[in-house]
Amino acid sequence: MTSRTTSLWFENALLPEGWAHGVRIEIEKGVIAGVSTGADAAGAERHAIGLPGLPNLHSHAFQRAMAGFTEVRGPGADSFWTWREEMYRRLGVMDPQDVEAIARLAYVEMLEAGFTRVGEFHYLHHDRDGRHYADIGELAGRIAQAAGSTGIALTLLPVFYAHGNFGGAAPNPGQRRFINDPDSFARLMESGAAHLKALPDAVLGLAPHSLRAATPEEIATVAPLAKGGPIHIHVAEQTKEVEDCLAYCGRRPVDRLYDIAPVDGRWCLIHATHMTEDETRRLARSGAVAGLCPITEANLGDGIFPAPLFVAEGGRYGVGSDSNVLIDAAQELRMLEYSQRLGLRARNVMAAGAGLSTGQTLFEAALAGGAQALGAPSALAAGVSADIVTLSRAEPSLAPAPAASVLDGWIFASARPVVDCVFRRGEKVVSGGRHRDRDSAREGFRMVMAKLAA
Ligand code: NGQ
Ligand code: ZN
Repeated sequence: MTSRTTSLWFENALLPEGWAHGVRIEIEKGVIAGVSTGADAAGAERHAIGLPGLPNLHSHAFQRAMAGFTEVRGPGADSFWTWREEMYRRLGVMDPQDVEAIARLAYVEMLEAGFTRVGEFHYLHHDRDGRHYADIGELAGRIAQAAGSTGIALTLLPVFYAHGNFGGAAPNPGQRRFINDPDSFARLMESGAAHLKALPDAVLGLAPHSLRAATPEEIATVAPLAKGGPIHIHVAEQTKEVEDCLAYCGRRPVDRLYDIAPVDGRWCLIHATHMTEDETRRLARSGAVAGLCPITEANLGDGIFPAPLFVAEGGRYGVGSDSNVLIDAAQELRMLEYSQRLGLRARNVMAAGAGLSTGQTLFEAALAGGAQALGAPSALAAGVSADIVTLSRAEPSLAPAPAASVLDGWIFASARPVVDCVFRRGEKVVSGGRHRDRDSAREGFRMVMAKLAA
C-alpha cells in the first residue's frame, strides 16, 4: 500500500456518469480522494484513457496450468465431461507451491488484461490423497499469497463440495481433493478468513459448487457462514445437468435453486446457460448476478446465454475468466457479444439502446455486475479504492476515436493488448502493459509445468 498522494490526469476517463474530458484523480493511501473534470494536468502523471478496473467474477486459478493442453481429440466424442476428467487428472498431482505459482501467473495476466479484482471460486482444498492439510485452508492461503504478491484484489469464495451428483451421490475418486462436510467446511472458512487478514481489501464469501455437489440441506447449513458476503454457485451450464436435475426432482436447475434457497442480490449464478423464459425472468427479477464466462463457455461447448430476454427484464451480469484458458477482459466482452450475434444472426445485441455503444454497454454492465457479485465497488469515484486501468492511444483502432467509441475499439478492433498501466490501490503494478513481476511469475510457472510434465 502506498501512503503518498498521487495525482493522475486523463485526456478522457470513464466516470460513473459517463465519459469526461481532462479528468484529474487524486489518490491518498490507495483510495481515490477526489475526481475533477476539465482540470489541468500540472504536476500530475498524464494518461490518454482511464477506466475503472474490471472485476473478474469467476476464476479457478489452478486451471491456468491446463490452458492449451486439452485441445487434442480423445478416443470418443469430446465434451465438457471428458474435459473434466482430464482436468481432474491434471490437478491430482499439484502441490501447494505449484498451486501458488500457477495462481501467481494467472493473477499477473489478469492485471495485465485489465482485471483488478478476482473472485476465486476455490475448490481445490486437500492433499493429493484427499487428506486435509495440517491447516485445512493451506491452499486458500496459497491463493491469498498469490493475490497479495501480484496486487490483485481478492474475493475468496471457498467452495463447499460434497457429492458427485444430484441426490447426495457419492463423489468419484477424481473429486477427493474437493470434499468437505459442513463441519470441516466451517473450519475451512475460519482458516480462509485468517489468511485474508493480511490483504487490505479482501472479501470473503462462499460457494456451494453446484446443485450436483451440494444438497439443499447442506446449502442451507453452509450459507450463513458467508456472514453477509457473496454466495456463488454453478448452475445449468450443460444440458446433461438439466436432464439429470429433471430426472432427480422434476425441476430444472435454476427453478430448483430458487425453490430451495433464498436467492437475492447477494448471489451470483455462474453460467445459467440453459434456462426457460420463466427461469430467465426469475433470475433477472431476483437481483442476483448472472456470472457469464464467455470464453470458457465457448471452449467447453456449453451453449449460449439467453441475453436479450434477461437484459430486457433488468438482469444484471458480469464476466469471469473461469478456466483461464485465455485471460483477457476485452475478449470476454467480445465473445459475449459475438456468441449472441452468431446465435441470433443479428448485430449490436447487447447495446442498451439506439445510438448507444455495444462496448460501453458491456463494460459498464460487467463493471456493476462484477462489483455486486464480488462485494466491492469499482469506479472512478471518491472513496473507492484506486483500481484504475489506462489504455494507450498507440493502438490504431483507438488513436483517432472519440471517447464514446474507445471501448468499441478496445473490445472489437484490437488484436494487440492496449492496456498500458494498471493501478491497484493506487500502486502502479502494470506499466507499458507489463506487470512488474511478469518475468518471475512466468519463470515460476515454467518450472511448475516442467515438473508436472515429468
Ligand atoms: C469447475 N468448471 O468446477 O471447474 C467446473 C467444472 C463441474 C466449469 N464449469 C466441473 N467451467 O462443473 O463439475
Ligand atoms: Zn467454474
